[in-house]
This record gives sequence, C-alpha cells and structure tokens, in this order.
Amino acid sequence: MNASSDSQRPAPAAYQRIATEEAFAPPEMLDIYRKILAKKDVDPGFQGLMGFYMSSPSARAQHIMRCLTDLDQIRLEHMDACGIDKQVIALTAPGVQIMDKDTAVSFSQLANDQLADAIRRHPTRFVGMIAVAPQDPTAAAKEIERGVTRLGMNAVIINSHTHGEYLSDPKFWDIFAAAEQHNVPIYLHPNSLPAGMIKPFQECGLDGAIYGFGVETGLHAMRIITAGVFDRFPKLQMIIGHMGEALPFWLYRLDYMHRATVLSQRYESMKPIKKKPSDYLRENFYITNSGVAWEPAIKFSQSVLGVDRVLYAMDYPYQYLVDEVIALDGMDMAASDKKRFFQTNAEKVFNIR
Ligand code: 1DF
Ligand code: MN
Repeated sequence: MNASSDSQRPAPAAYQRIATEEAFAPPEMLDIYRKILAKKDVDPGFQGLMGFYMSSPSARAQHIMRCLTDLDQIRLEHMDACGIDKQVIALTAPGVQIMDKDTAVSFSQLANDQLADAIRRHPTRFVGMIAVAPQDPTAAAKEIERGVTRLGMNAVIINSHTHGEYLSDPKFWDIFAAAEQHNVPIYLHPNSLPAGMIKPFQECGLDGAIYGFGVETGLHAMRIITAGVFDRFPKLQMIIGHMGEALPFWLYRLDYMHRATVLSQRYESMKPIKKKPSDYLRENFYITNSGVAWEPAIKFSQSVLGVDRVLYAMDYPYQYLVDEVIALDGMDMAASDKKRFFQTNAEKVFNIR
C-alpha cells in the first residue's frame, strides 16, 4: 500500500494530476470515535471499519492512521512521490455521520476550519470539501454556505447513509438546495453498511471497500435519482467514486427496468420522473476512478458517460501506490482526453482556479 522506494516516480506530464477523493481525520475526531466505540451496542459497520483501523497493529492500519491525521509534511511528501499536484480533501468516512446530532453539527464546523487552515498553508496543493451533518439539514445548509463563502471550499462531502437514512428522503433536501444555490457538487462517498444491511456482507468479509461500499453507495445514488431529486434540483451535480460504484455498467438495465416498473405502477414509492436514470447519470453526475486504476473500466465509463464526466482520484491514504499513477499515465488514450481525466474535468466540477 506504500509507494515503495524501488518504484520510479511518475515522469513529468503534460497535465496536472489532481486527485479528487483524498481523506483526512483530525485527531479530535478520533477522540470522539474512541468514545463511541467504547459504548454498548456500537454500530456493527462502524465497529468493523474505524474499530479496525484505530486499533489494528497491521502495517496497513498504522500507515493509514499516520497519513490521515497529517495535512502537512507527510502528505506533501507522499503527493510529491506520486506526482500528485493537488489533492481534493475530505473528512474521512464516516465523518460526523456516526455522531449524535449536536456533536455532528459542532464537529463539522471544527473539521472544516481545520481543513481551511491547511488549505491556507498549502493553497496550491490542497482543495477542500465541506463536511456537513445530515442529522440537521438546516445546519448542514448553513455550513455549506459558510464553507463556500467564508472558507473558500469547493465541494460538499457526504458519506452515504446517515444512521440508515438516505438523502432520497425529502427531509434532507435543504442540503441539495444549498449545494445547487452555491454551485458546489456533492461527493457521495461510501460509508460502512447500515445495521439493516450489513449481516450477509460482514459474515463473509465483503462489507467494506472490497464490495459492500460500492453496493450501498450505488444504491444511494439510485435512490436519489429515482426519488426525482434532479427534477427538483436540475443544476445539482453529484460525484461518485470507485468507477461510479459500477453504475455505468448497469445503465442499460437500469433504464429498461425503471421504465417497466414505473409503467406497471408496481411500487407507490417509484413514481415517474422526467428522464431516464442514465440521463441523470450523464447530466448530473461525475464519476472518479478512486480505487480502480484499470484502463478498460475507465475507457468504458468514458464511452457511456462522456469523456467530460470521468475524473482521477487516488483514495489516499487507503490506496496509495505510485505504480497506479504510472499505469494511468500510460493509458492508451488521446492526450486531450487524458488531460481531461487528470486535470481539467476536476478543475471544472470543483471550480479550481
Ligand atoms: C476504505 C476505503 C476506507 C475507502 C475508507 O474510508 C475509504 C477501506 C474510511 O479500505 O477500508 O474512503 N474507499 O473510499 O475506498
Ligand atoms: Mn474513499
């Protein structure tokens, strides 16, 4: 998982490399997590994820914890070793979404202030996403406004479900209104699986980033689309990682079965929407290749979503490998499209100047 010392550095490129799903964790957040983990009846997904990383003596966990809490020298050295010009940084999952409402609201502000300070120290290297507490949609909308207008942040991070609830529920839609109004995308990042879903995944070790994350975050994106969020907020842009959580591969079936289900009035909860699911995925979503340094998947996604909709992410520090950057530099792809992938699509969606 480390950029190993016997690997080469990536060669200078005709584009900047902007990595767009990169994580940090303030030590104060880990203190809050420790208290949550010490309670009875801890959420099994949170226990399995942060309970693991915060206590495991494994090299992977130790490396990740050390990198997560740094926003200066370690991170910049690692970026330089991999040729990463800029990181778009977000509070690591589950962020504040595992906390109680009041703690989540106040801690999101503290985390955003810390990230904004780091961006002021390294303004050419870091771009920030605003952490919000969906537990209090009104406060979240206010924090989006503060993050954009006062902290100079460029996106909103939401780590999928919040205590098993999904943003398809209109009670959360003030968050979408604020993001649309302030012209910032929402990065819908994975969370550990909710208690109602985790058992058959966790009992065989498939609940995490290997598979469960993608299933649950893809489900969340589909719930948002089919609930009609983009008919209500047509300018809203969302970003999903891990090759669009596999949704590009599903487009045909999603469209066919969505139409068949709506026309047969099978579910009260699945009402008609203005466009096909694939239209919203092409017009209201960007995807990143976080965790998937794989040319065939990237090219397939470019071909079905458009070359302007697919962008680069590393997923530092969870997946930190210089060899992946070198492999992506070497993709057999038009130079103009490679620059879109690594640089200009990110500049556009995150409004990076
Ligand atoms: C893991 C992967 C953890 C990703 C993450 O945040 C994360 C992991 C806690 O491997 O446990 O963001 N990821 O996005 O793939
Ligand atoms: Mn991630």
